[in-house]
Amino acid sequence: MSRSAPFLAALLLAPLAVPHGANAEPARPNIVLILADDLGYGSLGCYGNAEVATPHIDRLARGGVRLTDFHSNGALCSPTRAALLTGRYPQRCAEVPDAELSPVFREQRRANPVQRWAWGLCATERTMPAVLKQAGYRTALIGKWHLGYDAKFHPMNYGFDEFRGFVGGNVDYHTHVAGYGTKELDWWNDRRIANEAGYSTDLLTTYAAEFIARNKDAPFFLYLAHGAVHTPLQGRESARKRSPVDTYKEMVGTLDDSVGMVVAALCKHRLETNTLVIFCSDNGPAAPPGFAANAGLRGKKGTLFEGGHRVPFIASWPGTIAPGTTSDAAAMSMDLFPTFAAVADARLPADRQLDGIDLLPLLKGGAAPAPRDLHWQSGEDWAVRRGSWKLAGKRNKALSLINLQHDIGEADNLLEREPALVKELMEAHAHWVQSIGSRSREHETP
Ligand SMILES: [Ca+2]
Repeated sequence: MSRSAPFLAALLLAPLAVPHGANAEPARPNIVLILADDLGYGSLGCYGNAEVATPHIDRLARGGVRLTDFHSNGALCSPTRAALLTGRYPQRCAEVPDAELSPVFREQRRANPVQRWAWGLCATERTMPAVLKQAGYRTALIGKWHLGYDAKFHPMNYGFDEFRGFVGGNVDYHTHVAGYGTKELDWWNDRRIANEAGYSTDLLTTYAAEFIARNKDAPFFLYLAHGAVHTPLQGRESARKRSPVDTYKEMVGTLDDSVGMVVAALCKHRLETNTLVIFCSDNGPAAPPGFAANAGLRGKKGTLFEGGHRVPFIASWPGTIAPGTTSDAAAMSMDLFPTFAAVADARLPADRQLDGIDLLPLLKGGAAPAPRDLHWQSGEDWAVRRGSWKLAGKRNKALSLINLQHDIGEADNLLEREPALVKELMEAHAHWVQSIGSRSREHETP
Protein backbone atom coordinates (compact mmCIF):
# COMPACT_ATOMS: atom_id res chain seq x y z
CA MET A 1 0.00 0.00 0.00
CA SER A 2 2.69 2.43 0.97
CA ARG A 3 4.45 1.76 -2.37
CA SER A 4 1.35 1.87 -4.59
CA ALA A 5 -0.17 5.05 -3.15
CA PRO A 6 2.36 7.44 -4.74
CA PHE A 7 1.97 5.58 -8.05
CA LEU A 8 -1.83 5.93 -7.85
CA ALA A 9 -1.51 9.58 -6.93
CA ALA A 10 0.79 10.12 -9.91
CA LEU A 11 -1.78 8.54 -12.24
CA LEU A 12 -4.56 10.72 -10.87
CA LEU A 13 -2.47 13.85 -11.17
CA ALA A 14 -1.10 13.11 -14.62
CA PRO A 15 -3.89 14.79 -16.63
CA LEU A 16 -3.38 18.01 -14.69
CA ALA A 17 0.22 18.16 -15.85
CA VAL A 18 -0.83 18.22 -19.49
CA PRO A 19 -1.08 21.88 -20.59
CA HIS A 20 -4.24 21.45 -22.62
CA GLY A 21 -6.80 18.74 -22.00
CA ALA A 22 -8.30 16.75 -24.84
CA ASN A 23 -11.46 18.84 -24.81
CA ALA A 24 -9.79 22.23 -24.43
CA GLU A 25 -8.95 24.49 -27.35
CA PRO A 26 -5.20 24.79 -27.67
CA ALA A 27 -4.18 28.19 -26.34
CA ARG A 28 -2.90 30.46 -29.07
CA PRO A 29 0.81 31.14 -28.76
CA ASN A 30 2.06 34.33 -27.18
CA ILE A 31 4.71 36.39 -28.91
CA VAL A 32 7.50 38.26 -27.15
CA LEU A 33 9.83 40.39 -29.26
CA ILE A 34 12.81 41.79 -27.38
CA LEU A 35 14.60 44.38 -29.48
CA ALA A 36 18.00 45.62 -28.35
CA ASP A 37 19.12 49.06 -29.52
CA ASP A 38 22.48 49.42 -31.28
CA LEU A 39 23.66 45.97 -30.18
CA GLY A 40 26.41 44.75 -32.49
CA TYR A 41 26.74 41.34 -34.08
CA GLY A 42 29.62 40.32 -31.81
CA SER A 43 28.41 41.81 -28.53
CA LEU A 44 27.01 38.67 -26.89
CA GLY A 45 28.65 35.59 -25.46
CA CYS A 46 26.69 33.35 -27.83
CA TYR A 47 28.05 35.37 -30.76
CA GLY A 48 31.65 34.93 -29.65
CA ASN A 49 32.26 37.84 -27.29
CA ALA A 50 34.47 36.76 -24.40
CA GLU A 51 34.49 40.18 -22.66
CA VAL A 52 30.86 40.35 -21.59
CA ALA A 53 28.75 38.03 -19.48
CA THR A 54 25.37 37.36 -21.13
CA PRO A 55 24.29 34.11 -19.49
CA HIS A 56 20.55 34.59 -19.96
CA ILE A 57 20.71 35.48 -23.64
CA ASP A 58 23.19 32.65 -24.19
CA ARG A 59 20.76 30.26 -22.50
CA LEU A 60 17.95 31.52 -24.71
CA ALA A 61 20.16 30.73 -27.73
CA ARG A 62 21.00 27.26 -26.41
CA GLY A 63 17.28 26.59 -26.01
CA GLY A 64 16.39 27.69 -29.53
CA VAL A 65 17.77 28.74 -32.88
CA ARG A 66 20.42 31.37 -33.57
CA LEU A 67 20.69 33.00 -36.99
CA THR A 68 24.12 34.04 -38.23
CA ASP A 69 22.95 35.98 -41.31
CA PHE A 70 20.13 38.10 -39.91
CA HIS A 71 19.95 41.77 -40.88
CA SER A 72 18.25 44.90 -39.71
CA ASN A 73 16.41 46.66 -42.51
CA GLY A 74 18.17 49.90 -41.68
CA ALA A 75 21.56 50.90 -40.38
CA LEU A 76 19.77 53.26 -37.99
CA CYS A 77 16.95 52.94 -35.47
CA SER A 78 13.81 54.25 -37.15
CA PRO A 79 13.97 52.56 -40.57
CA THR A 80 14.37 49.15 -38.96
CA ARG A 81 11.45 49.78 -36.61
CA ALA A 82 9.23 50.86 -39.51
CA ALA A 83 10.08 47.67 -41.42
CA LEU A 84 9.62 45.50 -38.38
CA LEU A 85 6.13 46.81 -37.64
CA THR A 86 4.90 46.87 -41.25
CA GLY A 87 6.62 43.90 -42.91
CA ARG A 88 7.68 46.31 -45.65
CA TYR A 89 10.80 48.11 -46.70
CA PRO A 90 10.90 51.29 -44.59
CA GLN A 91 11.27 53.42 -47.71
CA ARG A 92 7.66 52.54 -48.51
CA CYS A 93 6.14 53.72 -45.29
CA ALA A 94 8.18 56.32 -43.43
CA GLU A 95 6.98 59.47 -45.09
CA VAL A 96 3.94 61.49 -44.20
CA PRO A 97 2.46 64.22 -46.40
CA ASP A 98 2.56 67.78 -45.06
CA ALA A 99 -1.21 67.93 -44.93
CA GLU A 100 -1.33 65.13 -42.37
CA LEU A 101 1.02 66.84 -39.94
CA SER A 102 0.11 69.19 -37.13
CA PRO A 103 1.17 72.79 -37.86
CA VAL A 104 4.20 72.86 -35.58
CA PHE A 105 5.75 69.84 -37.26
CA ARG A 106 4.83 71.13 -40.69
CA GLU A 107 6.71 74.31 -39.87
CA GLN A 108 9.71 72.32 -38.65
CA ARG A 109 9.80 70.37 -41.86
CA ARG A 110 9.64 73.57 -43.89
CA ALA A 111 12.54 75.00 -41.92
CA ASN A 112 14.65 71.88 -42.41
CA PRO A 113 13.49 69.21 -44.87
CA VAL A 114 15.63 66.46 -43.38
CA GLN A 115 14.80 67.39 -39.80
CA ARG A 116 13.93 64.15 -38.09
CA TRP A 117 11.21 65.44 -35.77
CA ALA A 118 8.76 66.00 -38.57
CA TRP A 119 8.69 62.46 -39.88
CA GLY A 120 6.94 59.33 -38.74
CA LEU A 121 5.25 56.11 -39.73
CA CYS A 122 2.42 56.69 -42.20
CA ALA A 123 -0.94 56.53 -40.46
CA THR A 124 -2.26 54.44 -43.32
CA GLU A 125 0.17 51.58 -42.65
CA ARG A 126 -1.33 48.33 -41.42
CA THR A 127 0.93 47.40 -38.53
CA MET A 128 1.88 44.19 -36.80
CA PRO A 129 0.19 45.15 -33.47
CA ALA A 130 -3.01 46.21 -35.27
CA VAL A 131 -3.20 42.90 -37.11
CA LEU A 132 -2.48 40.88 -33.96
CA LYS A 133 -4.98 42.93 -31.98
CA GLN A 134 -7.64 42.22 -34.57
CA ALA A 135 -6.83 38.52 -34.19
CA GLY A 136 -7.61 38.76 -30.48
CA TYR A 137 -4.18 39.48 -29.06
CA ARG A 138 -3.49 41.92 -26.25
CA THR A 139 -0.68 44.14 -27.50
CA ALA A 140 1.90 46.27 -25.69
CA LEU A 141 4.87 48.39 -26.63
CA ILE A 142 7.17 48.60 -23.66
CA GLY A 143 10.19 50.73 -24.49
CA LYS A 144 11.26 52.79 -27.46
CA TRP A 145 8.96 53.88 -30.27
CA HIS A 146 11.04 56.23 -32.46
CA LEU A 147 8.55 56.31 -35.31
CA GLY A 148 7.45 59.91 -34.91
CA TYR A 149 7.14 62.55 -32.23
CA ASP A 150 4.01 64.37 -33.35
CA ALA A 151 0.90 63.36 -31.41
CA LYS A 152 -0.49 61.83 -34.58
CA PHE A 153 2.37 59.30 -34.48
CA HIS A 154 1.67 58.08 -30.95
CA PRO A 155 2.16 54.29 -30.77
CA MET A 156 -1.34 53.73 -29.41
CA ASN A 157 -2.62 55.00 -32.78
CA TYR A 158 -0.99 51.99 -34.43
CA GLY A 159 -2.58 49.06 -32.62
CA PHE A 160 -0.90 48.93 -29.23
CA ASP A 161 -3.31 48.51 -26.31
CA GLU A 162 -0.66 49.68 -23.88
CA PHE A 163 2.48 51.80 -24.03
CA ARG A 164 5.13 52.31 -21.40
CA GLY A 165 8.38 53.92 -22.44
CA PHE A 166 9.54 56.73 -24.68
CA VAL A 167 8.69 58.00 -28.14
CA GLY A 168 12.13 59.43 -29.02
CA GLY A 169 15.43 57.93 -30.04
CA ASN A 170 16.83 57.72 -26.54
CA VAL A 171 16.36 59.04 -23.02
CA ASP A 172 18.62 59.63 -20.08
CA TYR A 173 18.54 56.27 -18.30
CA HIS A 174 17.93 57.94 -14.92
CA THR A 175 15.96 61.15 -15.53
CA HIS A 176 14.09 59.93 -18.65
CA VAL A 177 14.59 63.26 -20.35
CA ALA A 178 14.85 63.04 -24.15
CA GLY A 179 18.44 62.53 -25.19
CA TYR A 180 18.37 65.10 -27.94
CA GLY A 181 16.02 67.53 -29.57
CA THR A 182 13.31 68.61 -27.21
CA LYS A 183 15.18 67.96 -23.94
CA GLU A 184 11.80 67.36 -22.38
CA LEU A 185 10.59 64.50 -20.27
CA ASP A 186 9.90 61.53 -22.55
CA TRP A 187 8.47 58.81 -20.29
CA TRP A 188 4.96 57.66 -21.02
CA ASN A 189 2.19 55.63 -19.43
CA ASP A 190 -0.19 55.09 -22.33
CA ARG A 191 -1.00 58.61 -23.59
CA ARG A 192 0.21 60.47 -20.52
CA ILE A 193 3.72 61.64 -19.73
CA ALA A 194 4.39 60.39 -16.20
CA ASN A 195 7.87 60.10 -14.82
CA GLU A 196 8.99 57.44 -12.38
CA ALA A 197 12.17 56.89 -10.44
CA GLY A 198 14.42 54.15 -11.68
CA TYR A 199 16.91 53.00 -14.27
CA SER A 200 15.01 52.80 -17.53
CA THR A 201 16.13 49.30 -18.59
CA ASP A 202 15.02 47.91 -15.23
CA LEU A 203 11.72 49.81 -15.27
CA LEU A 204 10.89 48.47 -18.72
CA THR A 205 11.70 44.95 -17.57
CA THR A 206 9.36 45.33 -14.60
CA TYR A 207 6.55 46.56 -16.87
CA ALA A 208 7.16 43.62 -19.21
CA ALA A 209 6.90 41.09 -16.37
CA GLU A 210 3.73 42.79 -15.11
CA PHE A 211 2.20 42.70 -18.59
CA ILE A 212 2.93 38.97 -18.87
CA ALA A 213 1.39 38.32 -15.44
CA ARG A 214 -1.75 40.33 -16.25
CA ASN A 215 -2.25 38.57 -19.59
CA LYS A 216 -1.23 35.05 -18.73
CA ASP A 217 -4.67 33.71 -19.65
CA ALA A 218 -5.00 35.46 -23.01
CA PRO A 219 -2.82 35.49 -26.10
CA PHE A 220 -0.52 38.50 -26.04
CA PHE A 221 2.08 40.28 -28.12
CA LEU A 222 4.77 42.00 -26.10
CA TYR A 223 7.15 44.28 -27.98
CA LEU A 224 9.89 45.02 -25.46
CA ALA A 225 12.02 47.60 -27.27
CA HIS A 226 14.89 48.42 -24.97
CA GLY A 227 16.84 51.65 -25.09
CA ALA A 228 19.94 49.67 -24.12
CA VAL A 229 22.65 49.78 -25.35
CA HIS A 230 22.07 53.08 -27.16
CA THR A 231 23.86 56.15 -25.82
CA PRO A 232 24.11 57.85 -23.36
CA LEU A 233 26.65 55.61 -21.68
CA GLN A 234 25.01 55.14 -18.30
CA GLY A 235 25.03 52.20 -15.94
CA ARG A 236 22.74 51.65 -13.00
CA GLU A 237 24.90 53.75 -10.67
CA SER A 238 25.24 57.08 -12.44
CA ALA A 239 27.76 58.54 -9.99
CA ARG A 240 30.18 55.64 -10.20
CA LYS A 241 33.29 56.46 -12.22
CA ARG A 242 34.33 53.78 -14.68
CA SER A 243 35.82 53.51 -18.12
CA PRO A 244 33.38 53.82 -21.04
CA VAL A 245 34.05 50.17 -21.92
CA ASP A 246 33.19 48.99 -18.42
CA THR A 247 30.00 51.04 -18.41
CA TYR A 248 29.09 49.62 -21.81
CA LYS A 249 29.64 46.07 -20.57
CA GLU A 250 27.32 46.77 -17.66
CA MET A 251 24.68 48.04 -20.08
CA VAL A 252 24.92 44.83 -22.11
CA GLY A 253 24.57 43.05 -18.76
CA THR A 254 21.37 44.96 -17.91
CA LEU A 255 19.93 43.85 -21.22
CA ASP A 256 20.88 40.28 -20.36
CA ASP A 257 19.25 40.62 -16.92
CA SER A 258 16.09 41.79 -18.64
CA VAL A 259 15.97 38.74 -20.91
CA GLY A 260 16.46 36.54 -17.85
CA MET A 261 13.58 38.19 -16.02
CA VAL A 262 11.20 38.03 -18.98
CA VAL A 263 11.93 34.33 -19.45
CA ALA A 264 11.49 33.81 -15.69
CA ALA A 265 8.09 35.55 -15.85
CA LEU A 266 7.03 33.23 -18.69
CA CYS A 267 8.18 30.19 -16.71
CA LYS A 268 6.47 31.41 -13.55
CA HIS A 269 3.14 31.49 -15.37
CA ARG A 270 3.86 28.26 -17.27
CA LEU A 271 3.83 30.02 -20.60
CA GLU A 272 7.27 29.05 -21.88
CA THR A 273 6.12 26.22 -24.17
CA ASN A 274 3.36 28.42 -25.56
CA THR A 275 5.41 31.53 -26.25
CA LEU A 276 7.68 32.43 -29.13
CA VAL A 277 10.50 34.64 -27.84
CA ILE A 278 12.62 36.56 -30.33
CA PHE A 279 15.69 38.56 -29.40
CA CYS A 280 17.42 40.77 -31.99
CA SER A 281 18.89 44.22 -32.57
CA ASP A 282 17.80 47.21 -34.65
CA ASN A 283 21.18 48.03 -36.21
CA GLY A 284 24.92 47.74 -35.71
CA PRO A 285 26.83 49.07 -32.73
CA ALA A 286 27.97 52.51 -31.62
CA ALA A 287 30.19 51.05 -28.91
CA PRO A 288 33.06 52.93 -27.27
CA PRO A 289 36.54 52.28 -28.68
CA GLY A 290 38.11 49.25 -27.05
CA PHE A 291 34.98 47.10 -27.01
CA ALA A 292 34.90 44.37 -29.67
CA ALA A 293 31.23 44.88 -30.57
CA ASN A 294 31.15 43.47 -34.07
CA ALA A 295 33.10 40.20 -34.27
CA GLY A 296 35.43 41.74 -36.82
CA LEU A 297 32.72 42.88 -39.24
CA ARG A 298 33.54 46.03 -41.17
CA GLY A 299 31.57 49.18 -40.31
CA LYS A 300 29.20 50.08 -37.51
CA LYS A 301 25.86 51.78 -36.94
CA GLY A 302 25.00 54.12 -39.79
CA THR A 303 27.01 52.33 -42.49
CA LEU A 304 25.92 49.73 -45.01
CA PHE A 305 28.91 47.52 -44.38
CA GLU A 306 27.91 44.29 -42.61
CA GLY A 307 28.75 45.89 -39.27
CA GLY A 308 25.92 48.37 -39.80
CA HIS A 309 23.14 45.84 -40.27
CA ARG A 310 24.15 42.22 -39.57
CA VAL A 311 22.83 41.72 -36.04
CA PRO A 312 22.20 38.96 -33.49
CA PHE A 313 18.94 37.03 -33.81
CA ILE A 314 17.68 34.32 -31.45
CA ALA A 315 14.31 32.56 -31.51
CA SER A 316 13.18 30.32 -28.67
CA TRP A 317 9.98 28.29 -28.36
CA PRO A 318 10.56 25.16 -26.30
CA GLY A 319 8.83 22.15 -27.80
CA THR A 320 8.36 23.86 -31.18
CA ILE A 321 11.83 25.14 -32.08
CA ALA A 322 14.64 22.62 -31.64
CA PRO A 323 17.20 23.66 -29.03
CA GLY A 324 20.80 24.54 -29.74
CA THR A 325 20.48 25.01 -33.50
CA THR A 326 21.93 27.64 -35.80
CA SER A 327 21.00 28.66 -39.32
CA ASP A 328 22.97 30.64 -41.90
CA ALA A 329 19.85 31.50 -43.92
CA ALA A 330 19.57 35.21 -44.67
CA ALA A 331 16.64 37.04 -43.08
CA MET A 332 15.60 40.58 -42.25
CA SER A 333 13.62 42.58 -39.68
CA MET A 334 10.69 42.93 -42.08
CA ASP A 335 10.21 39.14 -41.96
CA LEU A 336 8.95 39.26 -38.38
CA PHE A 337 5.49 40.62 -39.24
CA PRO A 338 4.56 37.72 -41.58
CA THR A 339 6.17 35.31 -39.09
CA PHE A 340 4.11 36.59 -36.18
CA ALA A 341 0.94 36.63 -38.26
CA ALA A 342 1.55 32.94 -39.01
CA VAL A 343 2.12 32.17 -35.33
CA ALA A 344 -1.09 33.97 -34.37
CA ASP A 345 -3.07 32.68 -37.35
CA ALA A 346 -3.82 36.33 -38.08
CA ARG A 347 -4.77 37.68 -41.46
CA LEU A 348 -2.13 39.73 -43.27
CA PRO A 349 -3.23 42.93 -44.99
CA ALA A 350 -4.41 41.98 -48.46
CA ASP A 351 -4.45 45.49 -49.90
CA ARG A 352 -0.71 46.16 -49.96
CA GLN A 353 2.55 44.49 -50.78
CA LEU A 354 4.49 43.00 -47.90
CA ASP A 355 8.18 42.51 -48.54
CA GLY A 356 8.90 40.19 -45.63
CA ILE A 357 8.35 36.44 -45.54
CA ASP A 358 7.21 33.96 -42.90
CA LEU A 359 10.31 32.60 -41.13
CA LEU A 360 8.43 30.09 -39.00
CA PRO A 361 9.26 27.05 -41.20
CA LEU A 362 12.95 28.00 -41.05
CA LEU A 363 12.89 28.58 -37.29
CA LYS A 364 11.24 25.18 -36.83
CA GLY A 365 14.09 23.52 -38.67
CA GLY A 366 12.72 23.46 -42.21
CA ALA A 367 14.43 24.43 -45.41
CA ALA A 368 15.86 27.89 -45.97
CA PRO A 369 13.52 30.40 -47.64
CA ALA A 370 13.47 30.60 -51.43
CA PRO A 371 16.25 32.77 -52.85
CA ARG A 372 15.44 36.50 -52.87
CA ASP A 373 17.30 39.77 -53.14
CA LEU A 374 17.62 41.92 -50.02
CA HIS A 375 17.94 45.70 -50.21
CA TRP A 376 19.17 48.52 -48.03
CA GLN A 377 19.17 52.27 -48.50
CA SER A 378 20.57 54.81 -46.07
CA GLY A 379 20.77 58.37 -47.30
CA GLU A 380 22.60 58.17 -50.61
CA ASP A 381 24.18 54.81 -49.77
CA TRP A 382 22.59 51.59 -50.93
CA ALA A 383 23.31 47.87 -51.01
CA VAL A 384 21.76 44.82 -52.60
CA ARG A 385 22.36 41.24 -51.59
CA ARG A 386 21.87 38.17 -53.81
CA GLY A 387 23.03 34.89 -52.35
CA SER A 388 26.48 35.53 -50.93
CA TRP A 389 27.08 38.52 -53.23
CA LYS A 390 26.68 42.07 -51.99
CA LEU A 391 26.89 45.09 -54.24
CA ALA A 392 27.11 48.46 -52.48
CA GLY A 393 27.05 51.93 -53.97
CA LYS A 394 26.29 55.60 -53.61
CA ARG A 395 23.73 57.43 -55.75
CA ASN A 396 24.03 55.94 -59.24
CA LYS A 397 27.51 54.51 -58.78
CA ALA A 398 28.49 51.01 -57.67
CA LEU A 399 31.41 51.10 -55.27
CA SER A 400 32.08 47.55 -54.09
CA LEU A 401 31.21 43.97 -54.88
CA ILE A 402 31.86 41.49 -52.10
CA ASN A 403 31.47 37.73 -51.85
CA LEU A 404 30.45 37.38 -48.21
CA GLN A 405 30.94 33.63 -48.24
CA HIS A 406 34.70 34.14 -48.49
CA ASP A 407 35.05 37.71 -47.29
CA ILE A 408 32.72 38.60 -44.43
CA GLY A 409 35.12 41.41 -43.47
CA GLU A 410 34.44 43.09 -46.86
CA ALA A 411 38.12 43.62 -47.64
CA ASP A 412 38.33 42.27 -51.19
CA ASN A 413 36.46 44.42 -53.72
CA LEU A 414 35.62 42.31 -56.79
CA LEU A 415 33.89 45.11 -58.69
CA GLU A 416 36.32 45.09 -61.62
CA ARG A 417 36.39 41.31 -61.91
CA GLU A 418 32.66 40.64 -62.21
CA PRO A 419 31.20 43.27 -64.57
CA ALA A 420 28.26 41.11 -65.66
CA LEU A 421 27.18 40.46 -62.07
CA VAL A 422 27.64 44.13 -61.17
CA LYS A 423 25.36 45.09 -64.05
CA GLU A 424 22.70 42.59 -62.92
CA LEU A 425 22.76 43.79 -59.34
CA MET A 426 22.74 47.45 -60.42
CA GLU A 427 19.60 46.69 -62.38
CA ALA A 428 18.09 44.89 -59.38
CA HIS A 429 18.77 47.93 -57.20
CA ALA A 430 17.32 50.34 -59.77
CA HIS A 431 14.24 48.19 -60.13
CA TRP A 432 13.80 48.12 -56.36
CA VAL A 433 14.10 51.90 -56.07
CA GLN A 434 11.50 52.27 -58.77
CA SER A 435 9.18 49.71 -57.18
CA ILE A 436 9.10 51.42 -53.80
CA GLY A 437 8.99 54.97 -55.15
CA SER A 438 11.79 55.85 -52.77
CA ARG A 439 12.93 59.39 -52.43
CA SER A 440 16.17 57.79 -51.29
CA ARG A 441 16.70 59.18 -47.88
CA GLU A 442 16.19 58.25 -44.28
CA HIS A 443 14.80 60.84 -41.96
CA GLU A 444 17.04 60.44 -39.00
CA THR A 445 20.42 61.40 -37.73
CA PRO A 446 22.54 58.70 -36.09
CA1 LIG B 1 19.39 51.68 -32.92
